[in-house]
Amino acid sequence: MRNLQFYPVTIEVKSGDVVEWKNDDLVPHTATSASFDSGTIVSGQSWRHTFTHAGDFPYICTFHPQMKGVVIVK
Ligand SMILES: [Cu+2]
Repeated sequence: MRNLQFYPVTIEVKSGDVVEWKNDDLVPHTATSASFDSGTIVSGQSWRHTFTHAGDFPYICTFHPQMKGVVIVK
């Protein structure tokens, strides 16, 4: 996360891959979807999630719902 955006907005990974979100902003963020929720990630911290099922996983930041991203798991 940086400048109140997820970067990259869309990422494509394989089943079993680990995705890490790192907060490079000064404000806290989350990565929250129907199937995963980072909880609060403060500035400078990161959070990892392992994707074990194929599909498209759109997510937002609960503090800034205009922040949107998608993890595509093949
Ligand atoms: Cu946020």
